[in-house]
Amino acid sequence: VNAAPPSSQAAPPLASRHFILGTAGHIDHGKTSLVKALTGTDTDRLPEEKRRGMTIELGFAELAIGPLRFGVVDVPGHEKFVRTMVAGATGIDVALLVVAADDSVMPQTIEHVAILGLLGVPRMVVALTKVDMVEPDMAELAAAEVEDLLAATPFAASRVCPVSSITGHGLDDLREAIAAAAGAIAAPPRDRPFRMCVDRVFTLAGRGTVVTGSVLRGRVEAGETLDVFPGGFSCRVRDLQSHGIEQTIVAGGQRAAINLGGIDRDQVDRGSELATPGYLAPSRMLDVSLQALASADRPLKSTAVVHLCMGTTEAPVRVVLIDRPELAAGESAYAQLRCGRFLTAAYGQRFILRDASATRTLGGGVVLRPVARRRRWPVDRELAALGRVERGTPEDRLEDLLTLTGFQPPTDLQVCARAGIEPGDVAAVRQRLREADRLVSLPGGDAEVVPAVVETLLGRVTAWLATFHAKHPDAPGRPVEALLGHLERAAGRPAVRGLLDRWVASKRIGVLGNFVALPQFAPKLSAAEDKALAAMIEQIRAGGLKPPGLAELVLPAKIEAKRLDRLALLAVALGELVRIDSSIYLHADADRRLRETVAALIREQGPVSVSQAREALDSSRKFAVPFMEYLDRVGFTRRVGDKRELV
Ligand SMILES: Nc1nc2c(ncn2[C@@H]2O[C@H](COP(=O)(O)OP(=O)(O)OP(=O)(O)O)[C@@H](O)[C@H]2O)c(=O)[nH]1
Ligand SMILES: [Mg+2]
Repeated sequence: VNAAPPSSQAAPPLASRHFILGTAGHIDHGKTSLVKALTGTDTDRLPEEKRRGMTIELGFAELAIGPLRFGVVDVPGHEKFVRTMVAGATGIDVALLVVAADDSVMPQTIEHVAILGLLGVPRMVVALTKVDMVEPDMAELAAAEVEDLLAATPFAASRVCPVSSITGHGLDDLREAIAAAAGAIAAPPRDRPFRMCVDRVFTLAGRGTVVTGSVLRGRVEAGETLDVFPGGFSCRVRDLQSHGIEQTIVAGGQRAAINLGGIDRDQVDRGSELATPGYLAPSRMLDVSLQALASADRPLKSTAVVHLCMGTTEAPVRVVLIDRPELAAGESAYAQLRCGRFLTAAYGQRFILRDASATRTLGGGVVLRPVARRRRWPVDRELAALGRVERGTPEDRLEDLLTLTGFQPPTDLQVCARAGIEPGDVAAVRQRLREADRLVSLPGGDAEVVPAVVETLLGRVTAWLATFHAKHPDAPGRPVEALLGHLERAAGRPAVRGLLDRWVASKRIGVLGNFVALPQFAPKLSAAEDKALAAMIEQIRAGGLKPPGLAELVLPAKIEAKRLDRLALLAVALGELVRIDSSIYLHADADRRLRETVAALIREQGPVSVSQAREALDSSRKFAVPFMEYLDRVGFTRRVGDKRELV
């Protein structure tokens, strides 16, 4: 009966179920007392906190309930410290809303619940404290008021547990409710990349800089290197602790104290972030979905400056609404947040907006594009794209990201940050895009792009040509080399020839000799110029290897010298003539004869001098020197001393 081998499906090690539990609630309602009653830790450590009998800074404790481990974050309830509360609420898995039975629902009860909702905290448990101080019906009334408050929020199903931190009444019930809430949620990812928002920094004599925070996701090991933002410095993890106990590894859902090497105390502060190198990228602009609180007393105007609380950081940002001048209470819309300094965010990250003086909570939202750009698409396209990023599949999100990154494809870590796809899943999502032709390979290599990126590039090329044609209606187009240079800067060298060939084959771009043009474009000439062009080609053809110069042509009408030069270049583009130098043009047939003769001569005799070539060509010195220089220039021959050999 007991012969079964150890199962690989055994429950994960008990210690691996880690969550962050965060308090919330109005001042003096008993948050800190409850944390102490549950954990034995008094989190009000500062002398000022002791003197004033209130919490000012975030406090931390550890709570074990059966196999579950909770890092507890105790926040201040005072309305002046809502920003600290938001920093503490970052990364919490279960909210512990504390409401005093004698006081019932109060302003910061309401504000904290709104903030927890905007932050997308998955679960809440309500502790109705101080029940030892009131009659049972008072407690019931308060419980009913809390339920009313929560009814219209994501926390409507939260359990309300009457407790007393003084007598210990109801604490077991509360523990059980907390465990049940945590059991219902997915623990945060424990695979790399690692990310932590710093909520405290201190220096220890002999050990250097220590930062603490709630690990948002991933894991980190002692000895590893991490990026520090803002600034993007590199630092080394010297050693790690969680709740005062040395660890070799800390991961999502745990509190961590990290001793950092290679960094000064003043390079890191509350609001800094630590992350696996290559994961987060700083940006001054974020594309977001915004939600205004229903209780907001005035609309949020587009371009207004407000106060952003995100992670443990705070910054003034300008809100640019995409499709409306203002956002009324209770409404939601897409917007771009613009900041004077660099922010670091990840896809799906929640944030809070407060008014410019940071005294009222206006709303919050979700980051859709952590690295946004200033120039947006037309409103309809932008809204549709943001809608897919917010509500679509991982394929939709990756496609949007690849549309923005164009020819510079992101790494899997960057995809994780910017599209919310775990690094291990990126290859499969890419494959599904490929199968649906939403990702195509570029010619000349294994680079892949979404088709829209190539279309955008082609659109730019066509606009560039159209502008040129409008300005120079008689020119054959732009030199192929100029276009290739253009394409190389955008799409990289291996792809350029293939792209151009594709466009020419599909008649999106036309080619005229060495020039590119719009396919329907033809140089416009007057009737006189048309005749002159034909006469020029004919007379130069007839001249063979002793062609008349442009000035010697006999033309049906008088044409200005400058116009004549342009006509000659057009004939070159048409492939009729080749240009030897500024005054000598050769017909294509004569050019062929020139090359054949010189090649045959060199093959027979070895390197030839100009006069040997002149004799063979039956030409004059006037032509022989320019001819040979022309052949050198086009790479047909090469000069050695005063002779030429074939290349
Ligand atoms: N009788 C009784 N008193 C309590 C209970 N819980 C807290 N108190 C008292 O209420 C007062 C405020 O408690 P705190 O735990 O500091 O309240 P807080 O919510 O942490 O306050 P802030 O952190 O400033 O928002 C203290 O004097 C506590 O002794 C309780 O369950 N019963
Ligand atoms: Mg407190």
